[in-house]
Amino acid sequence: MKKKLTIDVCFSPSLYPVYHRDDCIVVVIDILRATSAMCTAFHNGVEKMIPVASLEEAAEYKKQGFLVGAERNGIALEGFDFGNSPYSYMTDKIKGQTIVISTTNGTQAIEVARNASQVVIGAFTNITALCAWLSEQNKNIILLCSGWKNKFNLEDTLFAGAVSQRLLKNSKFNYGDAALSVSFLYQQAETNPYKFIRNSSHAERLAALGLKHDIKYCLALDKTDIIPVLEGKYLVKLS
Ligand code: 3SL
Repeated sequence: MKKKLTIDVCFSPSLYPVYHRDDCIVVVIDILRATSAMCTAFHNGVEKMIPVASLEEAAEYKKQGFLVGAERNGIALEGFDFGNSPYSYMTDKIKGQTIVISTTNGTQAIEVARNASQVVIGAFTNITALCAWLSEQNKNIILLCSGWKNKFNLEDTLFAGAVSQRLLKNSKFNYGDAALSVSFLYQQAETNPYKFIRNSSHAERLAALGLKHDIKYCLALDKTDIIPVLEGKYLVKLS
């Protein structure tokens, strides 16, 4: 009998070393808001992005003349061009550009997974394209939730559930406990994901910053069919 492929869910970047396997595709998830913003940036014509973990690196790129997005604790930092709101990447200014981005959690998760055989970016905004592509790859998958400063969060877990629910319909994937659990969670949320997460810590935190519209945008399905993929230091469009 053919061995089934696994879908694993890693709930925190700090746990990634436990999950890492040489042959896996890693899907980095930061629904609120880094990976949603990245998908939006590519959809609006960005050519490449350079995700960096530290603000020092971001500042160095800024000095070199790059457009740079920098956010910490939900706030777009002064002296940079963007934060991590998807809305800030809906501008002609970014067409054909290489943009550097550093965020509280999303770019940290990319950093820990950098040596995986393939790293792609997932968000509700590209979920159908992402799941169709994952189904064709014949590779084990790790859904890496960025969480919040290495702690669990609900919105990334929910997205891991949405992806697991779709992929588990394909009999070539195995029902591991984590994928099964998160797909049960998503079942509870799918009719109204906003209602499901609106009392979660990060939805409340962003709402208090006046960013309810960002939350709603980040939960919307299929705004793009672009899947950003890491190639060396660059995120580019998967072709
Ligand atoms: O983009 C990120 O890294 C986020 O986790 C930060 S925030 O939720 O937008 O504050």
